[in-house]
Amino acid sequence: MMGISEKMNKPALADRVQEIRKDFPILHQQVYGKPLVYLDNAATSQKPQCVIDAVKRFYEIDNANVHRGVHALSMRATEDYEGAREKVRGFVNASSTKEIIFLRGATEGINLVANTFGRKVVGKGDEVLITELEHHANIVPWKRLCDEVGAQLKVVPINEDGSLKIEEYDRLITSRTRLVCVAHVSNALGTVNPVKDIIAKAHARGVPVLVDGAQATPHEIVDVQDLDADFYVFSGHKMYALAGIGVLYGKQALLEDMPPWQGGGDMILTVSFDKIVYAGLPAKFEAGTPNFGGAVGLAAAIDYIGKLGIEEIAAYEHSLLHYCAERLSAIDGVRLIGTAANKAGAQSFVIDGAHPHDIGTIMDRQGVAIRAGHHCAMPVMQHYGVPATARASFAFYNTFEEVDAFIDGVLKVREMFAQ
Ligand code: 7TS
Repeated sequence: MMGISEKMNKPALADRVQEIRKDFPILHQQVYGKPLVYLDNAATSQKPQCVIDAVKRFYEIDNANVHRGVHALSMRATEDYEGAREKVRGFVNASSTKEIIFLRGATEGINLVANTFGRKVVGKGDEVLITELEHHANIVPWKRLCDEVGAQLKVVPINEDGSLKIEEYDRLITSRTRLVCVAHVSNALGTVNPVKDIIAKAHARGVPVLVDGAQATPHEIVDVQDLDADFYVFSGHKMYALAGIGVLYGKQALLEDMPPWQGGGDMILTVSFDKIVYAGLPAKFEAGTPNFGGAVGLAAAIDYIGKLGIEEIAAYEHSLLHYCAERLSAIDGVRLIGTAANKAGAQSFVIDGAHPHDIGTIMDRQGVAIRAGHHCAMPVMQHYGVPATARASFAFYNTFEEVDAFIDGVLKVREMFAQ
């Protein structure tokens, strides 16, 4: 019974999980008369009270538009917003706040790079290299760009366990490759990709790399300098902050060379009808009123994660994920999708004879929130020959008992569909 040993061999954070759960008001409710078991963290995470309070405080005390006013509130709001930028810089270990662009989220970050850097460096006959396990956010902008300029989208395939075929990557990166775009962690499979190696190999050929870190920042230490990533994007709402705030990290030299994307207020130095002089970094890429309240919440979330310790978070979540996979794989008729050695956050699965949407609905009636669908990763579904999967995804506030409740739900589905 490895599951039991896993449970007994709990990492340090396990002893504090009931205390930690008190920080998340939303977790303490019942749905359909059952205690809520929230296992849809890869879609969006829940928010600790300190994040909710930081945003509330901002709107109660400091709210004003940033970079504009000479009045006290505007100056305080600007300090809060730029303080959040410094907090994010430290979180990913960027060398300068000029490299931190606040946007809506990972999706907007990738679209920005595709529409600026992409348009600059990718031309007819060139190639953009992505992987088979990408979220649509890291496929669609590149496919559109390639179609528009007459370039080719190349795809690194995956093995049956959901890891990348690295030998294929070595083969597919050529003298025509202008950009490599890869997820740090797959949302559908949970695979943690060897992004540092991928980047080193691309750089050996002079090819820059964009890393989609949407599923990595809640679970992994991210050090953009250590990775040597050229671009790194992530979303606040998946890491305990609010929706509508996210980050594009870019190396300063690259960002400086890129044209702006959206035009408007705050991204210019001077405007006349004859000539526009753009602002420097990071303002050049932040046209219009930014989500300053969201940035304040993101800074609070980073502080919160820092207090728990990302290594402790990773170790605890890993034990939950391992326990979940082990119990799931012991159930007859359950097929695990995504069994790579290095995983974080999520476990997808299918059950013989049961559509994932039915699994999701039956689980919901047990109070267990999981996601069922294609997870915005249709090529992954195509690879495994399934229309959709059910997916349990974890955060540090989940417990082993919640995994047990989830497994009870799976057993119930099995019972219903076996008849
Ligand atoms: N990249 C990855 C790897 C993701 O998992 C997601 C969202 C995105 C990009 C897009 O992030 P956004 O914040 O800009 O929307 N993934 C999921 C998911 O797995 N379930 O719902 C959204």
